[in-house]
Amino acid sequence: MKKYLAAGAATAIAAGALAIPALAATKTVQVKDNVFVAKKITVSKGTTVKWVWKGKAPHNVKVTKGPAKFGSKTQVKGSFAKKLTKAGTYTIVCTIHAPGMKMTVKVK
Ligand SMILES: [Cu+2]
Repeated sequence: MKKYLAAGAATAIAAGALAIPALAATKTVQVKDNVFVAKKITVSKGTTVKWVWKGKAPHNVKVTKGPAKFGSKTQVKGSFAKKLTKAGTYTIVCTIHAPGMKMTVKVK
């Protein structure tokens, strides 16, 4: 009986440890010259999408169509993160290099 309790506790701890990264999910997108990598991503509701600047030219991130509107400033390096809490498809561009520099984020 004692053995079973110990095994059960270990399982509960393991499940708890796994639940933490799932709640704090982050997906990274690279902002390059002049393309988003990846161009299409699908994430679960509540995921934070983090755009990380990797190129030499200035770029920005702006939602042109989608269930929520947001955008970053124009920058050369650094990052911009947004937690996406509304399901749907977001069309995102860099306003300087649109329409070529475009991506979609599907939140389900
Ligand atoms: Cu750009």
